[in-house]
Amino acid sequence: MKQGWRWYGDRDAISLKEIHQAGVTDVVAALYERKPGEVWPVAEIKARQKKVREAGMTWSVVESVPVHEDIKKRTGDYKKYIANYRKTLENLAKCGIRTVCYNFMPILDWTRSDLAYELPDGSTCLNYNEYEVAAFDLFALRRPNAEKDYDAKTKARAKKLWAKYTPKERKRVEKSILTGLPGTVDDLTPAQFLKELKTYAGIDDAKLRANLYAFLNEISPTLDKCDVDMCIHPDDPPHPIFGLPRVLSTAKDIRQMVKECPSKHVGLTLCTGSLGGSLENDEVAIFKEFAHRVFFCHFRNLEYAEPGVFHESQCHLVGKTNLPELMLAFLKEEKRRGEGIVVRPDHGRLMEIDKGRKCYCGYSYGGRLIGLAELRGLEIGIKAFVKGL
Ligand code: DNO
Repeated sequence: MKQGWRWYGDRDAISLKEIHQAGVTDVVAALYERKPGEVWPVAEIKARQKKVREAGMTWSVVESVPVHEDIKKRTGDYKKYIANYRKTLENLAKCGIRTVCYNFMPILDWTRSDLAYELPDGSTCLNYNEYEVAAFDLFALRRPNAEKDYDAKTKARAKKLWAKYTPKERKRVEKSILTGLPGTVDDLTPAQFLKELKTYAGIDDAKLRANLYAFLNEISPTLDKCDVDMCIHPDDPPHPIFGLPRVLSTAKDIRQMVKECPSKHVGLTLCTGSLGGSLENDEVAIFKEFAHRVFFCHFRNLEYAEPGVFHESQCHLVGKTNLPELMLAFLKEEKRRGEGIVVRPDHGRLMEIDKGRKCYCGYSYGGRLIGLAELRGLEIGIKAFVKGL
């Protein structure tokens, strides 16, 4: 397991020195200053690379090169943005960076309804409650036709919940959903969000899917020529929200993508936490089925209060995903390939050690440090007892 860590560049509260001291070898980063659709210049990539190198590590995975909304919708300037995307991939390859993570979620990247959910020990983590999301959609955003997207039980519960919530609690839900979580998007106001949603009218599941495959097949000659692995990040949560389609949520979706996009460089970021957001997904089975197409991993875990309501686990190894079993399959895949795969501990709790500094939500030092240590321990433990790994 190559030990990875997401670093947000100079604006990250956590320094490269701290990351290095955690035992990390592979930094996961991006040119965050560049907006979706822009070409990433070689000089800027090199400058970031140099910083990471000087700190004793390698920038080996990009997360993310964001996909412009025009590409997802195939409207406006999408042809130009695809050409720019190819150029960025070429520039990254020139610098020796050949693993690129991205997602194809419309408008919002990953979504949570509480960014500071308090655990009994006073540390906080991220929480998703589908009733809060429904309540926000129905009663705060008042998205046209939203009621069609929920069953009677969800609507009734959402109504009760919203009636009970104080203005502060309602604001917390709104802010959590519309804050541009670390990834690709900016903060939105409800009015802006509604406006953006309108631009997706007429883009249904089949269209969005076709647009994803078209995009991948259009960039595939570059992937093949430059030997770049594109690894799509699964939808988080892995089902449609706010009436927007989601096309990379299940094993079936991955199967279809792989079938429609023949390049061997079209693959997956195996994110256990995102896939684990559906009780129907089996993360270990998904890894095993697509192991040859997994180019990068995010490992973490979820604890469910009930179906549709979950928060991130105290321990990265315990919860919805059977991480020990997954790690075993992962180590076998590394063995088969004869090379390591980058894994980053995805998210961590915000604990006392980080209070007082501004960490990006989910991207604390202490919480991820524990996560990485647990993953490392698991790897060492498995290797000690399973022959041949
Ligand atoms: C959340 C992240 C996502 C991810 C993007 C990839 O913590 O896993 O923001 O980076 O979806 O494009």
